[in-house]
Amino acid sequence: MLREFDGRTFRETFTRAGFDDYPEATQAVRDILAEVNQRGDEAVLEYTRKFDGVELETLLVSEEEFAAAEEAVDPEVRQSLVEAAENIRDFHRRQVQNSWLEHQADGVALGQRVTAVEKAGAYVPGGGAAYPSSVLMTVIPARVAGVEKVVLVTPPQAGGEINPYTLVAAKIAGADAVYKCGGAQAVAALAYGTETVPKVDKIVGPGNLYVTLAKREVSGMVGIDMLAGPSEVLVVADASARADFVAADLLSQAEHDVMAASYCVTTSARLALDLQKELKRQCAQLERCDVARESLQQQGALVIVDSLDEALEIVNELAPEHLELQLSEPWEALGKVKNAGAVFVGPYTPEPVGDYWAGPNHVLPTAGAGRFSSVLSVDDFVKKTSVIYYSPQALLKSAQKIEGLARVEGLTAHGQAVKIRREYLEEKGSGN
Ligand code: HSO
Ligand code: ZN
Repeated sequence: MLREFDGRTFRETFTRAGFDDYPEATQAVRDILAEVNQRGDEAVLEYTRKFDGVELETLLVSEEEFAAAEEAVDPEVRQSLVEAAENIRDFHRRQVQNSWLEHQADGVALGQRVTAVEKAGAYVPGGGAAYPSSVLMTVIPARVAGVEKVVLVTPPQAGGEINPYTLVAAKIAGADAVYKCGGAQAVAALAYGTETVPKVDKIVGPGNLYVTLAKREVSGMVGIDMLAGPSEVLVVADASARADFVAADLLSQAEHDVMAASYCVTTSARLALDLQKELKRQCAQLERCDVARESLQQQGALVIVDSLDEALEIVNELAPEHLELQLSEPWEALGKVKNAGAVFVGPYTPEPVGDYWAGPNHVLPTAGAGRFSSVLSVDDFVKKTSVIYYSPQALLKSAQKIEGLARVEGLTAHGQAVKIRREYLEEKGSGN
């Protein structure tokens, strides 16, 4: 089911689509942003009619709808969401950074204040899909960071309602409000604000191409977490790996989306052979078999390499969103991993453990962005502000050096701001 490569041909031919490859979608997104900026709710409601096929009276989910959702969900699954939320909260609490201020002996005090953004908006895919896990993953870190107002946007289902698990997850995570809108219009609503949807300081969360292009357009005016491409997994497997486990994991990524990419890089030709058979066998049993098959055939790859080192070189070049190490010595290999969104160590840590449960975030850098960016975290919801204090003595001590630096930059006013104080202090100090 997977196309097969050797290490060299894979590295030579491997490409991913970039965001500049979609000029028409980008133009459509720009039009939507402009309309929502000008006409607010009215435009969002119009686009919701057009793209989601739903006529809504209001974008805001009511308390009655939340109550109905509580009634509709399976209590056991609800309890699992509560436990997952606890795991996610525990993990993200460890990310919290304190402000600090250090008074030095020479009359200088330096510090860094860490403060949360005031308002954050999380985008969660909806419509035909439901991702209550993504509600937890986006809202909880914001709450842990201390964001005052955290809202959620998600597209409505065909009947105009939101999936009950999404709503229950929003309550468990502590979202302040949920709005029924999706696509670029939802990003626009969060970026500009409408009569109903508040303008936020930061927009996070995964979405389709239109959502991602819209985030790119508004970025700078408002903070964004990252530009998410299709989901990816790379499994590095040696002869110790079980083909049925590896196949199941590749399929769990492939069923997300026909554009999702599942790669296995292995040192074992035997495993490669068994894996192809297992993929065929297991795929046939899946509800989303057609999506998974197309994804594997179009985007997937099975790469047979000569050594584990070669496999890890491929990992670091690709910077996969998810990396699984199904190896006899996975911890040893971990030390050589430089670029990856999240690493799943050993045969009993399949990606869904991280997608749903363990605590680390499942919003991860895709499309090679793992070379320079990080998993969604509490850091995404805070800013750092420098604090600088100089006593008169401290300023006197360094004044002339600063004045000299200003002089070479040709910025005499900069120099003067220091000099005026130096001369004042020198005069005062000499007793005049
Ligand atoms: N694997 C997805 C996250 C997810 N999986 C949500 C299931 N639900 C992207 O990291
Ligand atoms: Zn997943």
